[in-house]
Amino acid sequence: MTEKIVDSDRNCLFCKIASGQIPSKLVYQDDELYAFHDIHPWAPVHFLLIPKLHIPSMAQLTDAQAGLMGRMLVLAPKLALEQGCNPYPSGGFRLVCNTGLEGGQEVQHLHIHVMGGPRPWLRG
Ligand code: DGP
Repeated sequence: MTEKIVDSDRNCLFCKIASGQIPSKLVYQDDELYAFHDIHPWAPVHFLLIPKLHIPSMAQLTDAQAGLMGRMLVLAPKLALEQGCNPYPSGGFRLVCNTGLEGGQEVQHLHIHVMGGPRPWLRG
């Protein structure tokens, strides 16, 4: 597992998805960010938002990535609404960012789960 922030890791599943080497159901992409549907959805709407930059997890973030993370947090609600989550306050969605082994992170490339849609699906 790569612990550093590098442009891309050739062994990383999500780097391969973001570069198109492995197919995915695209939600959004631009120069810095990529969003795609989760292969094992927990909710009627469930997609993953990732930076194209290979950042292993939230734990490796530095101040240099503050703008990038800000972009992700501003983009997530826009995409959630476009993907069919109902608007706040009667609707809504959940953002989850599993970090590290004990945080339940299985893929070592920073990703935000965006989940929503009609209940029941909410855990915890
Ligand atoms: P996490 O446990 O937070 O690391 O979540 C990883 C998520 O990635 C998990 O919900 C399933 C999803 N996932 C794993 N492999 C693939 C894949 O090849 N394609 C897609 N679309 N999603 C994947």
